[in-house]
Amino acid sequence: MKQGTKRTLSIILLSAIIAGVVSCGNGNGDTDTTSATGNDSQPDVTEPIDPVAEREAIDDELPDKTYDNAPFTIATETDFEWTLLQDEASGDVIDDAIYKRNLAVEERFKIDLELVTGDHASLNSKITNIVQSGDDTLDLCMTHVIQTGNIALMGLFENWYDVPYVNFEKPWWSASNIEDMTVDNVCPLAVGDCVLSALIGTYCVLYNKRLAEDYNLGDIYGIVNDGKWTIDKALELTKDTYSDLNSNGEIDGEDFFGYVSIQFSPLNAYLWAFGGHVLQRNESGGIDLVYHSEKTNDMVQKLCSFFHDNSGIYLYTTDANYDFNFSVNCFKDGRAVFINALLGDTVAYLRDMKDDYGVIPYPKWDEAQENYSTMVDGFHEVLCIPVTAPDIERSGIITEALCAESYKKVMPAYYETALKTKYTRDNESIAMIDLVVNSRVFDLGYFYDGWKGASFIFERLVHDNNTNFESYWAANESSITTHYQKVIDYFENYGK
Ligand SMILES: [Ca+2]
Repeated sequence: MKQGTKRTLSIILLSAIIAGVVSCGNGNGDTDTTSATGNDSQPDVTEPIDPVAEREAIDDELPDKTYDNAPFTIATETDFEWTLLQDEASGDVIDDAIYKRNLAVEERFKIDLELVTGDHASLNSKITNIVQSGDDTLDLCMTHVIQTGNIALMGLFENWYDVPYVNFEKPWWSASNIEDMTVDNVCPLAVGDCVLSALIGTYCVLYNKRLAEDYNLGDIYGIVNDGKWTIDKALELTKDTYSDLNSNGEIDGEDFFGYVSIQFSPLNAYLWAFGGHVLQRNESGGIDLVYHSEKTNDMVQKLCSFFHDNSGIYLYTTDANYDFNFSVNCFKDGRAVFINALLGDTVAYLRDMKDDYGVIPYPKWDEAQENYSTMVDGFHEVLCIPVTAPDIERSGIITEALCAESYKKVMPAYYETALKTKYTRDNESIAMIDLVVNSRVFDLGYFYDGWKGASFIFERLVHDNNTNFESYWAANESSITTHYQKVIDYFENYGK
């Protein structure tokens, strides 16, 4: 597979969406042809393009095969069962889209989707037992990334590149499958659009449009689009935006802030947002542990200062009775201009929020950084096919179809609900959420962290305002390196 095709396609789709807004016909049936001369950057398009129809029009190139209504059994977490199976149209736009996706796949290929479920720890044991005993029950697993990364090292899963009809170049697969998760043509764990938890768990920043206007913070989407949404810009806009709402003379969680975050993985996400990695492929096809660097140290210094030295920026660090919805509740109350959030917070908690809000990416390290990027919380799932699956080709066809139909039906429904807007309107917000979703970076060091690697260091240091990154690293380097050597060995020895 070639790299970059999906990104290109995303840009084409994004352009098509934007073209719907800036359609440059003059209304008299004539078409503005100045773009052909290179003097006008406006796309040469006369008709607005329906972005949903654009998605539907992409051919999945799957064969005409049917399977006599045989069961197709997927192992998945009980918590995310709803993202795979919906019995009938319920009236909820996302659930209905999932139902329609399944109907499209089941009727076309004459299969019957069935689930094996459990919480992530017990499901992990169940899958291990099933595969190690040679049981051919499971056709596909869509399971917790870090748990699955752990058992993948035991050789339980197929290489996606050996699975017929799976095409990572299609827009319904994460570009990161090819760019980050494939080593020497080996990729046992992948993310595609039927993994709704990888959409729900995407780290982003939400901003309150009314408050941004009240505080004259400027055109936030414009700042993002100009590549100027950096950690320093976030600091500049929010460091002094503070009000002692409960008038107790202390900065506390009942006040008003420019920027709010909870602890844990919203802090880990900055490593990737700032362009860092844990493990990265090298040019000779191997894997390097690239986590430790001068820049990583600088990131920790910057984040400790950002979250601890400014009254307008609040890091929720309460340890007792921890409230994972702290930021979201501040935001919903109109007590925070910006918050670190999961994309799924919008759908789960903000459907009835009164103020308009926008979804934007995490800030970049500096303006020189080429792209925005983000990561997905460790609760997200990955796709993998057990080596005991009875028909690898069928697993490939059905997985590809589920991802394609999710891209066409479920993603637009999710975007609409997340933004409280019709997918075919508010093109600017849709384009922004697309930017966030397409900037998801997956990292071998995170997938295969096993809670023994380097992926969770930021949350500890920034929580404690501990700027002594180097001594933390010195104390932990040996065990982290030992763990990742097992991951490197797994890839080097895969299939040999
Ligand atoms: Ca106060």
